[in-house]
Amino acid sequence: KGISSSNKVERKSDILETPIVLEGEVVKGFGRGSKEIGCPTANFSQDIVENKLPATLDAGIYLGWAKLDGESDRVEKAVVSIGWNPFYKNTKKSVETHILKMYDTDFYGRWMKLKICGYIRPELNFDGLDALITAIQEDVEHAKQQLDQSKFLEMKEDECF
Ligand code: ADP
Ligand code: RBF
Ligand code: MG
Repeated sequence: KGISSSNKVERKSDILETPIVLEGEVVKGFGRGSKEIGCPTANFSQDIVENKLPATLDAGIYLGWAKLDGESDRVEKAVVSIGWNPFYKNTKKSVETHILKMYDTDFYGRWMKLKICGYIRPELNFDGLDALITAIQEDVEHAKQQLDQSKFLEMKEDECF
């Protein structure tokens, strides 16, 4: 069955040979409220998921850099969940980005650029919501640390931003 809170989740920070750059409008997601699980995720449209994301990229949890359009916005650390969310058994693939920065307001409708740089782990099923929340918190902490490695910091300096 699913992973419980006492199971250890293995994490990597495998750099992608070919980083993947996606951009598009931030749209409404499942409305399931990842805010309730403490981790809001900015969703890309189905068009981007189906037509822009390389089909060869495995589902899983990734780390990278994200930037919203706008003068005062900078390139920020990000974690990205790609796939079908086995815990929720989604029927549609999604690409959801949590930016490691606090925002005062929502930013639906704004343009976001995302560079996916490293692979952390596969999508997993969990015994309960608590175990999923714990795993997500640990992913965020993991990404925050790993992105400070020079190999990832260098990838932040990209003309795409
Ligand atoms: P939805 O199911 O509509 O994607 P979420 O609960 O995942 O709803 O919340 C996502 C929204 O929260 C984003 O579209 C964005 O407007 C807002 N938001 C606020 N802070 C962040 C953040 N740090 N990272 C991502 N989205 C954020
Ligand atoms: N959903 C899963 O079903 N399994 C996972 O292993 C999983 N890991 C995630 C890791 C991160 C860092 C984030 C941001 C999301 C993850 N999700 C996972 C997706 C989560 O279920 C989703 O964001 C919410 O259901 C809101 O759509
Ligand atoms: Mg979301």
